[in-house]
Amino acid sequence: MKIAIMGAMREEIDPILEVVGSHTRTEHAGNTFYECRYGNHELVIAYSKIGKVFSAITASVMCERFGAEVLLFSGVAGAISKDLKIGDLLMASALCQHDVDITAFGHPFGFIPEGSVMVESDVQLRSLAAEVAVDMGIDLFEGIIATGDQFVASAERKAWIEATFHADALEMEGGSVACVCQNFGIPFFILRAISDSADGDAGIDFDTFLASSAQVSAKFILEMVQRLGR
Ligand code: 4EH
Repeated sequence: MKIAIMGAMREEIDPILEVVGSHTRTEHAGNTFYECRYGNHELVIAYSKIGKVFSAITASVMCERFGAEVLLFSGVAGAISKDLKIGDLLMASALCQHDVDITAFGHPFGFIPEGSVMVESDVQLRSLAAEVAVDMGIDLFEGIIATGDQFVASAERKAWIEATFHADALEMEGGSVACVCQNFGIPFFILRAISDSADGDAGIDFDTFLASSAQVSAKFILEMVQRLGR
């Protein structure tokens, strides 16, 4: 199977590249795509750069040019739910775009005509992840991820996103990647390890925990890859 693995930041895919070993590099559309065999699968790995636009470009290229049959996203996120602590893993059940606002036309926050507020991730990939978590002895949370082109470091903004979308975590790429995959008909899975709590300390916590949380997410994704299609 051809599996795409993407992150937004270099730090989110470095732990994956370290494990998969030798790979080829292809430059295209402003990204570097790394390809290799891993177990029974062909992998294409890339980091997009930050935000919804760059992540949409990368996901589209992975689907269209690299023939990805499934897309797995690995990275970090800010926690909304009080149950989520730094280093905890959350898989998205569904994703939304918290910064979409055409409410002036009577639409709800996050809604774009001919689209939907929430995009659901693949149910089979989620159940595979649940099995992996049990076998690894890891507590895997499942919930809604809200995406927007903002690094959220404010209790007020965080509370608004929680109240409006019932989101458990927030980041800057999952919602756009979900939208791309849904439109290409590619099953996708978005995994995030918590790096901060999206409040006043978010910037400091993020810098402190980016590498360690990215590693937690990457390790889990690679375990999923090994079990895919078995
Ligand atoms: O890719 C962006 C990174 C932050 S911006 C989204 N990622 C990390 C997830 C994330 C996040 N997103 C919004 C973790 N915590 C978040 C939060 N709000 N509180 C960035 C980071 N470092 C340098 C430059 N930009």
